Amino acid sequence: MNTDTLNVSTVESKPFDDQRPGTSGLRKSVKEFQQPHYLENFIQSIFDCLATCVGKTLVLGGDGRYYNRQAIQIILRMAAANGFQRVMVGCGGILSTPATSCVIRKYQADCGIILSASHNPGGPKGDFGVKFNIENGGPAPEKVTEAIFKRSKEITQYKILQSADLDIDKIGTQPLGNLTVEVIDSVADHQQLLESVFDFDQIQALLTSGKFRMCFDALHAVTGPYAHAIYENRLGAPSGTVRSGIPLEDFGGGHPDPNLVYAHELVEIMFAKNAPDFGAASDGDGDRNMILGNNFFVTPSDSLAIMTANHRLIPRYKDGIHGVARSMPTSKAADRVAEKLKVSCFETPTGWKFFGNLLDARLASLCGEESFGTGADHIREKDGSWSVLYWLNILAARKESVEQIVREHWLTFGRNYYSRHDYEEVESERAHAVVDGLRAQLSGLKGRKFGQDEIEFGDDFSYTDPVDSSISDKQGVRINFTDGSRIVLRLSGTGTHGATIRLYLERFEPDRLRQNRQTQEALADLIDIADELGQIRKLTGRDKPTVIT
Ligand code: G16
Repeated sequence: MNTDTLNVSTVESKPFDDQRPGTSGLRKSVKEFQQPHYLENFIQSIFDCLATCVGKTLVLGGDGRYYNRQAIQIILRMAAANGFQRVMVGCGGILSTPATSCVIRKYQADCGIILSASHNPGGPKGDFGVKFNIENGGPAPEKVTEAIFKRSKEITQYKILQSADLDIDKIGTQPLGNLTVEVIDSVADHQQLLESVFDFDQIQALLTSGKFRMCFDALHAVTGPYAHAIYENRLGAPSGTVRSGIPLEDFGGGHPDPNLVYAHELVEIMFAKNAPDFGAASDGDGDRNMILGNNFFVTPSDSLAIMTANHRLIPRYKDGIHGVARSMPTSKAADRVAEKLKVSCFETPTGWKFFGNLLDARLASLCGEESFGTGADHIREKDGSWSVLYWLNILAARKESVEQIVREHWLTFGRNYYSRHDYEEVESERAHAVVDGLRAQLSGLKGRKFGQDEIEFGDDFSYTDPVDSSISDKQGVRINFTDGSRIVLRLSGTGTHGATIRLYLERFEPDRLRQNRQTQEALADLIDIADELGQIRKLTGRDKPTVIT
């Protein structure tokens, strides 16, 4: 069919001035996305930033939240009108973020669009989001997202095919104008890739031994179908191992964020008498994870360090890893492991997009972030299912409990007490006043003493990418102490209401006799220093954080 004969409309539109992607795509309330032309403008801005759409393949899916299905139909029609050759769309519109990355790489697609606001709540009053991934399967780097933002401020029209909705619930191929729409199984490709990374036989033996119990909470978000297929159907865990496994448009009214606060039902199960041996949860779009043992919580920073230390137990890494990378606010626990293994450890700004170059250049194999994200070089996104399987593989190989493995790690490498304090929905001016106040003090911090603690240096983190030399500055205030402890403060790039201040606290404890304290107690002095320097309570008008993880 010639494009001229298609029923393509060119719709006049006016630019919106707030379409700058944040840490992970464009995130706004559903209401904002539902404004006439809002979604369409942003999608056309993405398409306009590609050299051409003609003949290209796009992967499309989302986490199943409210507005997912409508947005998919709009994007399919726009892809057809803009000349794409093929769109691979997850069945029912479901495709987790890691599965999208996997499909882009496996089928050498040109790019991907993931509809998700990740861990933010969903439903008509919740949030929606659009993430754009490039051909390596990873999130678009800053130069691309900035180009999209620039285009969104100039755009005056978009193209859309006039046609009926497509059936996206049936696997198979159907035409839409000149476009071929291929509805694919949401799980199969990702599962196949994960089978090539881990020892599924060993994990299966553990899960079917009758001596090991696991509980996985999908929080009614996207990982339900993946968890049912992989843990129960393929690996033989008893039915009922997966909780809240049906994706719902509003996540059942919950907050699909796998942390101690929002995954509280799982936490109650794992901290009860006779708790299961292993507990895990994932977020809205399946890239985050939380790992728990029987009455035991593993911090994401420790999780990365322990994965790094145990990599030879995983078939894909049995011959070694290239290196490890962590985001700046993530604790330095992984650095100590990397030093011992004599591999590089990279410190990047917050945002998975910064790991892409390191993975592509084979400088790093494993990556992790304090925000409950770990992943590796099998794809270019963090991966909740991969993280759960990595832990299961370690547990199956070592035949020890989660707690034993973590405590043994601390004895060997020292313990990095770690916590994040979030002040959510703070008025933007107040939040910036905290950051600006700290920035103004940075040059005079070296050598200042607070009791036993002496500041080694304070700076505003700037990152020079070792592969393409691009510079990202103002990535967060770091205050390092001479004993390796740290205070870090930055503003979140994923919130949709006001500003969220994130305060990260880390104290290194090499003394084996002092590794069993309560985290907040071990960090109490640093919490006080942070407030003294940042005047957080006074400037925000809050007497305590909204969430402590
Ligand atoms: C995103 C990014 C992560 C980042 C996290 C928190 O995760 O992919 O790299 O660590 O947001 O970012 P912020 O501290 O700016 O809110 P997700 O799971 O939301 O895509």
